[in-house]
Amino acid sequence: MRRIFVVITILCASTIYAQDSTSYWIFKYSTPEIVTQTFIDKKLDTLYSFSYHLNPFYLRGDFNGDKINDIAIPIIEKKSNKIGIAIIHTGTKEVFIFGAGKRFTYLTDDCKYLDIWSVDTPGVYKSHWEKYSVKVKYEAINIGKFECSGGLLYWDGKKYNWYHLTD
Ligand SMILES: [Ca+2]
Repeated sequence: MRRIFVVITILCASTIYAQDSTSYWIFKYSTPEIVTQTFIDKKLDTLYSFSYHLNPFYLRGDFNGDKINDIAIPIIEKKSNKIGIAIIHTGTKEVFIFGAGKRFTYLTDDCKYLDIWSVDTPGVYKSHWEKYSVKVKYEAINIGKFECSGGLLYWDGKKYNWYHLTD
């Protein structure tokens, strides 16, 4: 009986390890090639690694309005383990880093608190947390902490801005 228990325990442990390992490789190979290559080309792979903790683990949308889909993906600054987001304009290969050691308005230098995100459509946004409305011209990233706060990260034609939506 004890031998059966030991065998089952080993099998379960192996399965858990295999799932974790398999998940890692599935995420790694599911990361768009242009993201991985851009990070390598710009030597950003020496500073950051990708994080796969958000669901979905990356977002695709035309964030800068050039009719080419861009990618947003969570990252970890290697030296500090701080979480952030990278947005890659795939048409120009520009990379924008928020968090991961760099504070950006609501987004602190460590965005480990963020747990929800999605792509929002262009339009006029007005929240009761802001005194003004904002016209978002392109697809934007809605990001925040569940049941806490969040907002829109959007491109205004020249740079990224933040618009607070919930608190
Ligand atoms: Ca684009």
